[in-house]
Amino acid sequence: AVMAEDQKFCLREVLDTFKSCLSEDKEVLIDQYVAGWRGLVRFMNSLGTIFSFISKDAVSKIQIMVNHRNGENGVQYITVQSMVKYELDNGLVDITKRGSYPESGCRTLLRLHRALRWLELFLERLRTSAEDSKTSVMCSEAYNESLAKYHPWLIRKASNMAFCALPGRPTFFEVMNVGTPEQVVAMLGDALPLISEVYQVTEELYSKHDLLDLP
Ligand code: 1PX
Repeated sequence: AVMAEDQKFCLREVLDTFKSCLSEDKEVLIDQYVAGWRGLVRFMNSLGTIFSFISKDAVSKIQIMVNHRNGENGVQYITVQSMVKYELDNGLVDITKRGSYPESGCRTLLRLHRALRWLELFLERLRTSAEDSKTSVMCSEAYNESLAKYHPWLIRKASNMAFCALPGRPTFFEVMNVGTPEQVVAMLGDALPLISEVYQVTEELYSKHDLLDLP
């Protein structure tokens, strides 16, 4: 029984990956960050094909980061801090308009970073929600407060339509495969402060280098 349990998808493990993102000196480890997103995308795919347009974009951004890690200068991409330094020192980032570096690590990770804020808001809503709360409403509120600001009308429209296809809270909690609703709530309470810290550390770094609006 324990074995079968292990093979099933479990959101706790995914969120644990984000816990392991911060090194001792509070640097954000890119391999772990990317692994966290990979797990989330897997979870989202299990919710239905209507989310494909979202997972396609997420997968392509994950792939760009993996390519940087596997490239000639992979060691420069161990942490977000070293990546920012390396790309800025070598002029590898389009700062004001899109140009020679559409796949810079800095602009690509910024997209995932903005999505992490959505995740934080959504999980916090799930954690504090009542039994009869609608996941679609929680999801779109979290989206409208975060990612939506950076998306054109058509993407906003498509996203909000996709959110309507989310299962209700009881089913959603079941798919997470963490245990009883109480256990889900407890797990979210454990995971959120760390996700939030990863977000804050990245936000401060990007803000310090004036990278929050990269095209
Ligand atoms: C317990 C909850 C777990 C839920 C896990 C869900 C994982 C979601 C992963 C979403 C990653 C989205 C990355 C989006 C990056 C982005 O903003 N890309 C846009 C800009 O990129 P560009 O290169 O052009 O500057 C791009 O235009 C995006 C296109 C696709 C639409 C993105 C909509 C994002 C909605 C996020 C909410 C997902 C809801 C899933 C429901 C569970």
